[in-house]
Amino acid sequence: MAKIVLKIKGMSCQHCVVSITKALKDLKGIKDVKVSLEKGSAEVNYDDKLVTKTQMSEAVADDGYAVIN
Ligand SMILES: [Cu+2]
Repeated sequence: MAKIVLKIKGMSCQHCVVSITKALKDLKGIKDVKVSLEKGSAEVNYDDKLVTKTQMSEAVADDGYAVIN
């Protein structure tokens, strides 16, 4: 199990938080997601054998936001 904090640009309200949480949780291998609107970040616990940071970034981008780290 691995943990990463993604910095996310473009979140403005609670809807964004829910949307990004869902986009990440829909990926295979994601165990837990905690998105913070105030910090502009998402803390993700995941299985690094099943999913990569690149896939997470793509899922966030597909949802209309950007991972900036
Ligand atoms: Cu929003």
